[in-house]
Amino acid sequence: MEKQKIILDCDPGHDDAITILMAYTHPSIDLLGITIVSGNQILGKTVKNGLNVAQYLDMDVKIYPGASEPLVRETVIADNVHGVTGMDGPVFEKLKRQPEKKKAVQFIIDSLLESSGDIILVPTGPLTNIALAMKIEPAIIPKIKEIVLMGGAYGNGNFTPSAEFNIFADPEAAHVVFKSGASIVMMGLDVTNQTICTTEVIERMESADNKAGKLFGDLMRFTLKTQYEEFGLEAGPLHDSTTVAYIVNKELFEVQEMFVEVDINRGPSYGRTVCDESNVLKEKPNVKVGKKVDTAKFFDLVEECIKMY
Ligand SMILES: [Ca+2]
Repeated sequence: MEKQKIILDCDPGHDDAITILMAYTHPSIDLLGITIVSGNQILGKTVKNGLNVAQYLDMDVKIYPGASEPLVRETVIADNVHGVTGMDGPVFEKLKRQPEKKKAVQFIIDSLLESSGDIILVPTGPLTNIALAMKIEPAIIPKIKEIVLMGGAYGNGNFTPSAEFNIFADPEAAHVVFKSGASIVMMGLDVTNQTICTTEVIERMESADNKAGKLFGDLMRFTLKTQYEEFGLEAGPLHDSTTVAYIVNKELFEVQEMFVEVDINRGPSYGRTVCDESNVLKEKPNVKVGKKVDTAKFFDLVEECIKMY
């Protein structure tokens, strides 16, 4: 099987951690490296979380630290959902692994320039690293096979009524990426909210009875608690993992091509992904927007990945 090369750009993060777990082990994916950005928590914490996951699951993958602040706006974090560490729940042994000295943005630029145009970028946090890479070296843009990202919504947001967290945390970076001309697949809340991880799902993953299953349980039991406390929900979605699921099997998803712009005005819609679902502007679509996922098959895929550990 030809493996699809990807760079996972994330801000771990509970659902980021599960996405790392899936991307590393799935036989159809070649995880070239993990780049980290500030987002769910400050950069020092998101890097540590990424290293902890890699160490715990004994992964042979390099982790590159990236941007510590958004391009323009003041920093916002999602500690309301992800806790003080950014990945509360699991307890890890003392961290021995170190991040790479090379920075995330440089790794992204070098990997793309050296490639034959066969790498998919998978951002599951704010788009700061990707926007910086595009601004420093625009020659990477035609080298990007596709960007499959988690972020945005054509319906309601989850951090403001208009905006989803990843986009709201760096709207200007998202604006750069969405305007870049790169081929984009957007897994927004409209589709990611369909990946509801109930207690039943958690028990199913834990029954794999291995380290990955235990990690899944420790992560998602915490998420279950914060989703209830913050949003009154009985279960939490696995937002970020839809990206890797899409790359593994597009047939699980229904997408629609739309013209999408990110609002960077500092009003109530700051950070909104304005999606022209009805094509009223008659603009050329620039994004494939996720609309539906086959939830049962999605969790089958998650389980398949967990059982590989
Ligand atoms: Ca994330």
